[in-house]
Amino acid sequence: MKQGQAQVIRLEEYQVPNYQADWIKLNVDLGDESTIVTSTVKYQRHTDKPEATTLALHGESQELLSVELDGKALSDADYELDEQYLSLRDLPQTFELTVSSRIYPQKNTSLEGLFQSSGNYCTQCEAEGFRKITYFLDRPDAMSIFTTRITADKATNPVLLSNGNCIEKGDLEDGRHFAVWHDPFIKPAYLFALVAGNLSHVSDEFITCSGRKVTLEIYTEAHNITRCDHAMQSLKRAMKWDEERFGLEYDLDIYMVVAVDDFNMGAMENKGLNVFNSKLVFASPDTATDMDYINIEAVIGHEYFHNWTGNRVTCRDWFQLSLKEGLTVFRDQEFTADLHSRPVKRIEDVRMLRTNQFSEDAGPMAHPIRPSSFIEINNFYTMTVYEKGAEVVRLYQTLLGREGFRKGMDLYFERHDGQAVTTEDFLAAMADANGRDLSQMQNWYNQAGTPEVAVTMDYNAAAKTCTLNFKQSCPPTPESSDKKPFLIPFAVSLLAPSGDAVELHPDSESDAQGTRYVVQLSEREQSVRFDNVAEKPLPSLLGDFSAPVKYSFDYSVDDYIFLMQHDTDDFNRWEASQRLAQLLMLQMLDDRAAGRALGVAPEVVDAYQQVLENEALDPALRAEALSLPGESDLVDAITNADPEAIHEVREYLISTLANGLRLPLEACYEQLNQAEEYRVDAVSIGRRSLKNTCLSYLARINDEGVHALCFAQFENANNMTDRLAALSALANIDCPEREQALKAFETQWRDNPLVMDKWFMIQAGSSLPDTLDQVKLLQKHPAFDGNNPNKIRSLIGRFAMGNPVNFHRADGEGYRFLTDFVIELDKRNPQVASRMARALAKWRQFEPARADLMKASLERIHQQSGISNDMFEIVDKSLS
Ligand code: B3K
Ligand code: ZN
Repeated sequence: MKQGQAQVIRLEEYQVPNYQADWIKLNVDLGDESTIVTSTVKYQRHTDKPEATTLALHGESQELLSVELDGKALSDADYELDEQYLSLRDLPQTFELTVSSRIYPQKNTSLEGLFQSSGNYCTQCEAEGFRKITYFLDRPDAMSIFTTRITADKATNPVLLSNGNCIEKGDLEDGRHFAVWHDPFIKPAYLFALVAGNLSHVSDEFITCSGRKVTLEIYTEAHNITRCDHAMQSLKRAMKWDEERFGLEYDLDIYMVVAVDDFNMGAMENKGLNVFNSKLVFASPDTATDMDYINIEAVIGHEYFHNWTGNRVTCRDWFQLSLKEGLTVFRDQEFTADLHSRPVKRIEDVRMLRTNQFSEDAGPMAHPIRPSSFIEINNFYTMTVYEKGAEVVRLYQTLLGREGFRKGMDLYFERHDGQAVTTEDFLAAMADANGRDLSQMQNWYNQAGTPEVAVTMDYNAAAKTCTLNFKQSCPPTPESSDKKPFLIPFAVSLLAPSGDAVELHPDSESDAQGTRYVVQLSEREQSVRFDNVAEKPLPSLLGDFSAPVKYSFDYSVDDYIFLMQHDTDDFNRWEASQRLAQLLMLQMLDDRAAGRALGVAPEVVDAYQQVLENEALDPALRAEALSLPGESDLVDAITNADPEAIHEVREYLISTLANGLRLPLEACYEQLNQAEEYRVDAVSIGRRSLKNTCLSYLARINDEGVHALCFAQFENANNMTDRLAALSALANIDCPEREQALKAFETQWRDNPLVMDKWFMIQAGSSLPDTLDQVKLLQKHPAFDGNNPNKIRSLIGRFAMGNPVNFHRADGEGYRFLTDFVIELDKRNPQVASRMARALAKWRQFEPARADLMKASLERIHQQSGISNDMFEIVDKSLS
């Protein structure tokens, strides 16, 4: 049905709308089977369109009941109606339009627009869901004042919420009641929200920096009400942090968060009324891991920070999505870094960026952080727009310093509060506030692909100079093959043979620069000479990951070991451990292909032992260094990838380290495995992280002692982090304890959907050979729900995207399974289905037999009649 009409939307075709909507009064009458929505909107001709007399309003999946213009009923002949628009003509300068329509939230499985979760009503309007609620200008540059009247049965829907402040409520006949909400801030329709149902809430308050009291409320189904405290405390921390770090104060008198079980994404920043996936709200030590606690705080922060970066200043069009998302991710990253361990946060973010975004940037869906065309905008809520977007925002801070960055932010809000703007406006605010020409930054917005910097070093012993030469390039991507050079702040240090960092005297500066210097690369080729370098140094490159690029330098195994021990940059010490492991695994892949025996040199084992035993190093950082690059990172690093070979060499390296370091691993484990009260602070989290890293190594030894050790931790843990770490370790081992632990976990948690997600995920991620059969069986488990996105992601998503060795089975069964699944799911929930289908997109990276099978799967989806636009775009781009 849809692919015939799949329409490409282009940035260059942007036009302001003919009319603007000054205000909208919505009347939502929630009924048992259907809902009647009536909207009255005051339209006014746009000042840029003096000749305009027509207006096309977005609207989908609604039954139109009536249209009135300035109080006069219109007949069918007065307007045009198709599957996407209600179009009017011969319109005056200003007018009021009232449109009434019927919708069916109870049947809405797409979870976009108005839908139900556990019998409660809620909405998801970003990006284009409002058009499933009423006929309106559903585009981010159409900003209006919203007043919303909700009517519903009082017994089943005692709670009625929308954006802003509740200005009226009361009882009606027949057991119904109503509430009227008014939001005094203009906003685009994507920030509209409505919630109605039987919900409990907790409340608290926050006093802002100017002394205003803000009421804070979190709504959930009654049985989860005791698990909201961490989210509430996180919200207060976020409000305080934004005042302190960016001078940004909350603006309404109330801030509400609603947790729902069925949600396509993590959360949504609707003005004053956030809707959250319940997995990002509920936490208690027995049900949530350390990672859950940190994520909840980060996402609560992220949605709160959107109030300024997204809501007060919003996007002109959806091509500008990274304007709000990249910036808000950057802000939430800084929030977490300020509250916990900055280097650990940086490592985790970079790990995620490299594993997921670099590969997106190298594949068929590669797009710039500001794309120039799309078919379905929901497909562009990507790692590129979010995570690379955040790195690009970070570049400004690296180039301008924290103070300069803050000046740019202040100017951005001063200029654009209440407006819908573009990434150029953001760039201009940064440049103007600092009196800098940053025009080359534009290339980061227009060009896809991960830039590569080839670095070489010349040391002149006689002159005591050390010259670093940089050559940047960027591989071709779908939008262009001829790339302009990027502005790349590239941090360098030089380490003397003693291990000390050298004081840097770059030729471009008159003064010494300390031991870290950020070279500003702007040309294709560039060099910097450092004077007074007494002995040949080893460079430490791209410290703190100063730009989202790849770099090459001819480091040897010994160089990496040296950097692991001496680098003064926490990030780069970790980086050396990762690059070393990657180098070894790539060599092993060659050895394996050539029929040579695999081996690991003793000095490598020693190097990782030193990390493990380095008491001076934060345990969290030791754990990060010991966590080697994943199988998918290796897929991305080579061509003709064979997932079985990759799995084998990675397991070989880990088990060689485990066997070689068994005693120190056990000692470290014992030392950290103390019975103590569960606390969620950086120190406690770091200790658990190192302990569980040790456990996962020991589990590779695979003898009865180790099985018993894992099982003991599983049984005795007083928190979910430790229990789950033990269960994950057992999940990869075919031993009786595995079944025992899985059974016990299931028995304990069968009624808690969020915890059961973990149980599904662990089994779907197992490297044991019968995993696909297990996944198929688990689909029939009573706790599985094929319409719930969390369940789908835990079981099917984890299998397809987090279990390379099993998903890429040589017989193609993994691909067949996913393909069948997404074809069915696409009929109910295109957004989630097309996400899952992305697991097939990288087919070109695999060896020919698998590549053919993956391609055939994509073709099978492509040939289905009636696939969604979401699915069509992913599959079509993957094949072309
Ligand atoms: N802005 C939402 C994401 C909406 C996704 C729509 N497909 C959450 C966030 O990024 O904060
Ligand atoms: Zn966001």
